[in-house]
Amino acid sequence: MKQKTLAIIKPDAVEKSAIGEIIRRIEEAGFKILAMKYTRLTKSQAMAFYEVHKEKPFYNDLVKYMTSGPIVPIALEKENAVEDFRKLIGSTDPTKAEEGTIRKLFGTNIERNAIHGSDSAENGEREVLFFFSKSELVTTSETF
Ligand code: 3AN
Repeated sequence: MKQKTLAIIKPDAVEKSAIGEIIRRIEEAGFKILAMKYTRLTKSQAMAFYEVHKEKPFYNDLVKYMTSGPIVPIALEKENAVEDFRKLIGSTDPTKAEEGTIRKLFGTNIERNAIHGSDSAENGEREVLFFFSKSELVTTSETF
């Protein structure tokens, strides 16, 4: 079954001019890009996006970091997208991530870890709609 998942190229990867390299790897892995933008999060948007982590000790720093510079949210679609994308990006901590994964290649530490990927099919749907409207997500064969 086709699934949607949300990628976010985070401020550290944008800062090191790795957007193109990361998108190339995503495309090569067979993901279809449904929508994409270069943008910045406000504090309240970042707080809302990471609300599931609001009780965690790293929440405030995470919000601060995710609002520190531009990001590139990308709505992706593929068979088994959520799990396959998590494999492509690797473990949350880049120092523990598998060789060849995006976080291993471009991440610095558990906070500055280059990229986000949704952790379930349900969150994939929800997170894609956080950044993009339904009309932005229709594929080319459908009409607006
Ligand atoms: P993932 O992004 O791999 O699903 P989550 O959902 O556990 O990881 O955490 C969300 C984000 O919070 C991570 N991408 C990372 O940037 C940050 N984070 C997670 N754990 C820590 C931690 N122990 N210290 C600092 N930041 C963290």
